[in-house]
Amino acid sequence: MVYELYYWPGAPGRGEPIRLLLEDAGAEYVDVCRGEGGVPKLLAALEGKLGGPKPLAPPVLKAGDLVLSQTATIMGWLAEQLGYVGSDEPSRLAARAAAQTIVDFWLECHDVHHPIATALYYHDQKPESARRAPFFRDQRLPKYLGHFEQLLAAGMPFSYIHLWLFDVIEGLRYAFPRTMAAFEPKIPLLVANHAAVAARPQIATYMGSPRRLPQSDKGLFRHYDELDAPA
Ligand SMILES: N[C@@H](CCC(=O)N[C@@H](CS)C(=O)NCC(=O)O)C(=O)O
Repeated sequence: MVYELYYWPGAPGRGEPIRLLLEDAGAEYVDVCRGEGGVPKLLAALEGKLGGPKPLAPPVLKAGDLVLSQTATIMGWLAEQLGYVGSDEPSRLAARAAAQTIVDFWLECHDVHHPIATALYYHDQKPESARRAPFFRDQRLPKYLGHFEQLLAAGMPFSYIHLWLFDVIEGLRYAFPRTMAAFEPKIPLLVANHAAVAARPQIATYMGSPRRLPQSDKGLFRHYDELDAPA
């Protein structure tokens, strides 16, 4: 099986946990939209040209005849295929709930820099972003990261969620370096999980390879210095 990933080529974004899972498993995949002619291929996928139900938004994964969208659905399915989630129902459902919680948090990370409309540029909504950012930093980020820390503290068995949480910490360290530097002592298990995932041989190779896209101001996690905690 050669998996095909369709995702915007400008940043790791919502495609990244899928790449991490495929890379860690040593699965064969094509990051279809990278390079020349990539965006038209993504738009064709969004028009339903791959077959199956028409996706609302990327990422999209094609696996043989199966066309999947929604990151949590893609990750849950891939994890079952590649052995990254327990086979018992409670483990699968607990992982699914965690996945959906990460997707909720993603949206809040996005809405810090796009509080009014996705269709507007950041610079068209800067006052609203500046108003939202302290609530994100002081209330929402601690709430979500505290919840994920709690899941690890409760002994959640290793799964695709651990790879995904690695990416959450990566993204937040890029977007909110000062906030994270101050908050990380409160989330030792998430920090340890980040280090443990980074040290996995396939992940270490991937992170140092050109397959890993750099973070950028086109992504879900963006660094606008004025939105981070005051220096
Ligand atoms: N819940 C979806 C969200 C997908 C999503 O928002 N994708 C972004 C790219 S990162 C997009 O292009 N959205 C277009 C839109 O919302 O109109 C998922 O997790 O896959």
